[in-house]
This record gives sequence, structure tokens and C-alpha cells, in this order.
Amino acid sequence: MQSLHNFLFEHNKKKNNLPANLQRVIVEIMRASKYAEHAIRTEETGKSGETNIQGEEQLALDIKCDQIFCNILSDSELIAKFASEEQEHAVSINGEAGLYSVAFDPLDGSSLLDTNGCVGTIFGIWEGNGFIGKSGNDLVAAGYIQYGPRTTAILSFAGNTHEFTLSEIGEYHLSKENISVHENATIFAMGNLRASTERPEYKAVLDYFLEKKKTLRYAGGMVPDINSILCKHSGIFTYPSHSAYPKGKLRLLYECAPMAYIMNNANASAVDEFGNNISDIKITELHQRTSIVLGSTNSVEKVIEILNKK
Ligand code: P6P
Repeated sequence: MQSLHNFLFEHNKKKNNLPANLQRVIVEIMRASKYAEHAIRTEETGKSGETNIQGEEQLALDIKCDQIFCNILSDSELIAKFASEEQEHAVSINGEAGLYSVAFDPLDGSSLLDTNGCVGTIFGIWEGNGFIGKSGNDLVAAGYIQYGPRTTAILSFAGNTHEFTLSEIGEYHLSKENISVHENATIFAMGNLRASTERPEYKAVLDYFLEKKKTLRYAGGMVPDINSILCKHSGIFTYPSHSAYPKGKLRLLYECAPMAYIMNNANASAVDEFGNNISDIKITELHQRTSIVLGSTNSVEKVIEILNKK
């Protein structure tokens, strides 16, 4: 089994497109995920009594996982700045002296914790100091960790997307290399289905997948829902806007842009509900939201056609 450290080192020895300092940032994020994994498995899933910048009630584990990633990133001389879903403002660590800025959602889908559902950490790494004015096209690496029956991580850099699995001795090792997503979806994960009550075109998307006898696979967490697409090498995930979320619910910086980067490096698509590439959308504020349709390229195109039929 090839360890994460060895894979990163060997990759750069062959291709010279993964600088040692970027490898170190990835390794530090993965080190943090081990502490988060332990906390998720052993600590209470109850509420903290606090609310975050999003106005969402925070669980104790939301705060704990945020602290874990903040502390480890704060200790690195490589980090210029980081931004967390749980914090209103970006946090400057080394400023212009830092090499990379990291945006992350420390515990996505935490509302699934009390059901023992799969949750995850999502992150994106940009070169330089900050995020505003950049886009997903400027990412140099992205990934997520899924805390499930096994803890697995999807890491994407230098044009490819890979899976690593955490072993019983606490080491990540390569489990899937160069993941590719087939152009036609066999499974579908339609988020925000409630929107179909006010958007008949979204109901038409549901009807399309039912008519095609596609298999519904919806966990209610962005990480497990997208992980199914990468592990099954096929599928589509949708989360459109509606009156409660006129720009969509999911955040560009630390959810959709990293996921789009991961998908694009796995021969899949990621667009907003109008068909604009998520990776092209400029970051204008830390917590800006967007609609999203991602996965198998032909199926994404079909969904956009149905959603925008005149
Ligand atoms: P809804 C979890 O809260 C999350 O941010 C994503 O992980 C997930 O895809 C989405 O929201 C689910 O949203 O409206 O169905 O609860």
C-alpha cells in the first residue's frame, strides 16, 4: 500500500508539478483530519448553544472541528490566510509571507451526525494571500475527507483526482488513482427537491431521471452524495436555487469551487443552474452562495437543458 506521503513525493519526482511546500500543506490538512475523525467518533453530537455567521445553530462538533483545522493551519509558516465556513472573516496568519491560502468547511453535513450519517470536511488551496478576486480556476489543490464506516479522502491536484483511505494505524494510503467519471449518470442525487413545488422545470428534471429509470442515491450531505459519484464513476448531484435561497444554498468558496475542481480533474462537469462553469465564477465575498449541477458531463448538459428550456 502506497502511503500519502510517498504518493505525493513520487508524483512530484515524476511530474515536477507538486511543489514540496504544497505537499506539506496537504499533509497538514490530512493530519488535522485525523483529529477531527477521532472527535467525530468519540464526542457528543449535541448542540453548542452558539450560532455561526450563517445564522446556523452550531453543534459542539462544528466548533471542535473548526478549531482543529484552524489551530493546525495557524501553526504553519506556509499559510498566508485561511477562511472557514464557521467564521465571518478570513484569518491572516503569515500574510504576504505565506505561500498558500486555504478555505474549508470543517464539518459539512453536521445535521446528519445525530443519525450517524456520513459527514465531511471540504477544502480548497489557493496560491498567495487571500481569495477575493480569484476563482476555482486558480485552485492548486482541493479535496474532502469523508468520515464514514471508513475514513476516506479525495485529493485532487495537478489534473487528477485520487482516493486515500485511513488505515487502522492512522496512515492514509492510496486506494483509487486517477478517478474518472463516465459521461452518463446511472445514479442521481437531487438536493433541494422542495424547490420543485415552485419550479416546474426542476420537477421536469426529476421526471426525466425517473423515466430513464435512474437510481436515486441521496444522503443529504454534499460530501457523501458527491463521493458516490466518484466511487461509482458515474452520477449527478443537483442543488438549485429557490425562494428561500435565491442564489442557491451551497457556498462557492469552500464547498462548490473545491468540488468543481475535484470533478473537472475526474473528467466530469460542475456548473451553476444556468450552465456557467463553477470554476469560472469570481469569488467576491467569502460566504457567497451558488446553485450547482455536477457530475457526468452528458447528464449535466441534459439537466441544464431542461432547467433552461424556454
Ligand atoms: P438541505 C449540509 O447542510 C449541506 O450544506 C450540504 O452538505 C448538503 O448537500 C445540503 O446542505 C443539504 O441541504 O436543504 O437538503 O438540508
